[in-house]
Order: sequence, then C-alpha cells, then structure tokens
Amino acid sequence: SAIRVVPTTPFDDQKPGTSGLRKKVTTIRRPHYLENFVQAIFDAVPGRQGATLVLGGDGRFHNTGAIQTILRMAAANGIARVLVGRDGLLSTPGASCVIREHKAWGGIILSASHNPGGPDGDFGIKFNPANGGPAPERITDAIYARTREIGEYCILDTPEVDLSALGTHHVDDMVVEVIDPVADYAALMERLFDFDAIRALFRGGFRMCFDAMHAVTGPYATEILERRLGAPAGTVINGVPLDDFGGGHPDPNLVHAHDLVAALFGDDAPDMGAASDGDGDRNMILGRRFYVTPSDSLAVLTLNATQAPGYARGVAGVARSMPTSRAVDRVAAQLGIDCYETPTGWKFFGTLLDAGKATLCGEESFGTGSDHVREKDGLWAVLFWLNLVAVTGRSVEDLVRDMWRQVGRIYYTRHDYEGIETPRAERLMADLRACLPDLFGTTQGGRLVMLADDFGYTDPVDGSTAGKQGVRVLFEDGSRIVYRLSGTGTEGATLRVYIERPEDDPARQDVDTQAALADLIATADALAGIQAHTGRSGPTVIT
Ligand code: VG1
Ligand code: CO
Repeated sequence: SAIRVVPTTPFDDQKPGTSGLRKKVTTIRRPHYLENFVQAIFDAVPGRQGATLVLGGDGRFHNTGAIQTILRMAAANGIARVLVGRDGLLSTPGASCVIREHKAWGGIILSASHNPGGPDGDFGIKFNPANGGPAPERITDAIYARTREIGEYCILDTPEVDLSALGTHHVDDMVVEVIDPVADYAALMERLFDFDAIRALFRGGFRMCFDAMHAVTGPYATEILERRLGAPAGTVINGVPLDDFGGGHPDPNLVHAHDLVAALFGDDAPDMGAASDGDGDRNMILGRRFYVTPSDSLAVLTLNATQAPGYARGVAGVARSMPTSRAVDRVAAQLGIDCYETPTGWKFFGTLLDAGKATLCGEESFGTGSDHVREKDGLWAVLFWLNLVAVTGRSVEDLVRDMWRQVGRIYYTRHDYEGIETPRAERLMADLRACLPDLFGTTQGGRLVMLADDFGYTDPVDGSTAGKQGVRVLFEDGSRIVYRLSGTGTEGATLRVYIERPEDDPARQDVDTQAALADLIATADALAGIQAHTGRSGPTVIT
C-alpha cells in the first residue's frame, strides 16, 4: 500500500525522563501523540533503512494497539524486519536480550514499568539502540529535539498483524516475525546459572513463591522456574499478565507485593520469595521472614558471584547509582575491584558494561543486573540468588548475614513523598541547593557534615557529563542523606529521600531499620524542611 505522509505539529512535553517517555494512557492516545514520538526516533537515530527492529511491551492497556501503529510506521520508514513478542509481550530485559542476540538496529519497548496500568493508568515508550541498553542522553536529547520540530510522519494503511500467531507475517514488504518472548532469554539464563544445582534444590523440597504481579514476568517465570527448573506448580503466583495488572501497582516492594509478603511472613512460609515489576526489570528478594534490601542484594551477589557459572571468571568491577547504599563499595574494596558511582537510571551503566569495566550493576530501587544484557533484570537476580542458595547450602538470610559479618551492615531506607505539587517540590530542592555551600563543617542532628553537594557525573568511558543528579549530604560517621526528584512520574512531583548509616558492631546489626535510622530521618526532614515545604507529616511509601 502507498505510504501516507501525515502532517503534524510538535507536542512540547515529549522529553524522555529517567527511563523513556512516560505519560497517561489518555495523553498517549491523543491524535498524533504516539506517532510523533515514534517518527522522532526514526528520524533521530541513524541507520534504520533495511534494519531489524525489536518491538514489544509489558502488556498494559493499549500495548497491542500501539504495536500495530508502530508496525505500520516501521514499514513506512524503511525498516526491513521486526521481531515482536507473541501477544506483543517482551519484558525489558527480554527485549534487551533479543536486540543483542539478533544484532538489531534497536528496540522500542512499551512500558511504564511499575506505574499502574489500565485505561486511566500510565503508558511509556523507550528506545534501546543496538547494544540493547536504554538510549544514552545524547540519543534521548536528539529524539527530544526532533519532537520539537517535527512536521510530518509516515505510516501505511495495512491490516492488523495477528500477534498471537508465532511465525512470519508481512506488513507490505516488511517482514514481521512473531517470536516466543521467552526463548532467547531462557537460553541465556541456562548459560549463566547452574540449572542442575537449582533443579536438585527444588527436588529436595526447597519452596519458593514468585509473585509476577499480573505483569510481564508471568510467562518467563512459569517457563523457567516451573518447567525448566522443576519448581512445583503454583510457585509462580499472579502469573497471567493483565492489561491493568489486576488493578494493582506492579512494583516489587514490601508495600505493593502484599500477597508475597503475606506468604513469606506468615505461618508455613516458603524458603524464599521474589517478585518482579510491570516490565520485568526490577526484583525483590525475600528470605523466610527476612527482607533483603536491593543494595544488600547487589553486595551479596558481588561477594559470591564466582559461585555462578556465568561469573566464575570473576567480576571486573561493579557500579551502583549514587543513591544506592555503599554496601557494594565495601565488598568491592574487599575483593580489590573497582566500584563506580553513577546517576540514577540504567542508561548510565551502558558505557561501563560495554567497556568491560563493570560486570554487575545495581540500584536501590530494586534493580540489579549484569553485562549479560544492558538492562536491569528481575528474573536474572532471582535465578542468581537461587544459584547461590543451591551451591552454598545457605539460606537467603544466612547469605546476607554473612555479608554483614564480612563488611558491616548499612541500614538503609528510602522515603518517597508522592504527588507533591510540582512548584512546592521544586522550591524545596532549590532552597536545599542554596544552603549547600554553608553546610560543610556544621553539625546537624549531632553529626558533622563532611560533604554537601549536588551530584555531578563525568562518564569515565566517553566523557559525557550529567549535572544536578541529586543533593547528597555526607556525615563524619559514614551516614548519608540524599534528596532528588523522580523522573518517572506522570502526576505532580515525587520527592525521594534516601537515608543510610553504617553499623559495624555485630551486636547492633539486628535493629528495625526505621528505628535504627530514626535520628537521621529527623535530620533529613529538618535539613530540607520537608514538612514545611510539602505540608506532609510523613512519606507516602517507605522502602
Ligand atoms: C526510578 C528509580 C530508578 C530507576 C527508574 C526506572 O526512577 O529511582 O532507580 O532506574 O525508576 O526503573 P526515578 O527517576 O523515578 O527515581 V523502571 O523499572 O521504572 O524502568
Ligand atoms: Co521496570
């Protein structure tokens, strides 16, 4: 059919945030809105002619509708072949894997991650170039610049592709391969982890509960845990993806993964619990009546990495986002490897992974991953933990306590204040930034301030820079408070306050986290005037 060139005008709000463009479904469905952004990707990223594109999403409302539109646009823009997950499904790490395995030009991933779905929920579009990782800022800046000047987009008027039928389809001259979203990914996992040992663990009666939260990891976890690793049926709960995630909030933390938490902290709790988010890149790990902070998870995986076949060669280096606790720094120091500190968002790990400087990476926001793909990877982390439990014979809790014994414990919490009016949140940050020069050397809540700044980053590989990445205040005793505004929300502003304190005395490593950090939490409020600025007496979500 003939290419239709549609005149359009720019939208002024298509700047990608921490992880792609995230908007309300109602915004995405405005006429030309999705098309403009997709055309901007095609225009801004060189090399699409005759290339292979990977396409899929987390299954939220409007996923398949958007895919049909993007297929027609891809054909009109000279893409030769699209690999699309069956039923339009691809997890974020799954897409990263497929992009790399099939040497694609790039991938478009439709997800708003852990944000609620459904017609009134959120939607998102991410572009990952050929390395399979989130586009670095130089690319997202180019895409954004294109959205500001766009005047037309190209599309075909072709019938819908049947996304439920595996195999080859066509949109005009363009080939559409509907692929099993799990196959490449599961094969990669089998190369990284000791599946025999994990199978033996389950055969021996080890019980786990994996909460897919009605999001994209359902099919992945069911295939890998129950079919390939022999975990009993029912190990995966909420395993069927729903376009509104069953009305839930597919965020794997103690607040939102309530079914899982009930199981792991109840009577007859299984040995291990895990959950993943909407698009499958986050993970939460639980032992029996035991919560593993994401920062500790990264430290434990680093400490024990050589126990997994895929990492037997050792870890070249590690990287963590700035607000992530410094537990992994201590492990890295003990192992004699480099530890990099990057701004928030997986896109900042890409160059370090590509250059072989970092093998493992992590964020406090339930994100862990490695150089096996270029995204954080929820199920990968779960399999890594299973591998460690299987080959060491230790429980999840024992593995964490062993790490604390070796390098000390860092008490860690994040307090989120969601849905603040944007001007109030911006005022709070501006006032905080203004007082930074005077903070050094003062005593706050009984602690001496050793450093107070706004985190800036220079990428050690390509020299690119990123400024204003979050206010951090470091104290003489090793405690730290970090403040930043979220870049993934779609309504108002979210203030994130990250609070940590090291505790090296084994006799004091078993205190409730909020109690252990109570005085620092008070200091964090006093320093930034959180209550005064926001009118809130406490956070909305504590993780
Ligand atoms: C949040 C997290 C960040 C993570 C990002 C994307 O960003 O803090 O660590 O990389 O979400 O994760 P922000 O700007 O809201 O703090 V996902 O699973 O939503 O793609
Ligand atoms: Co996610």
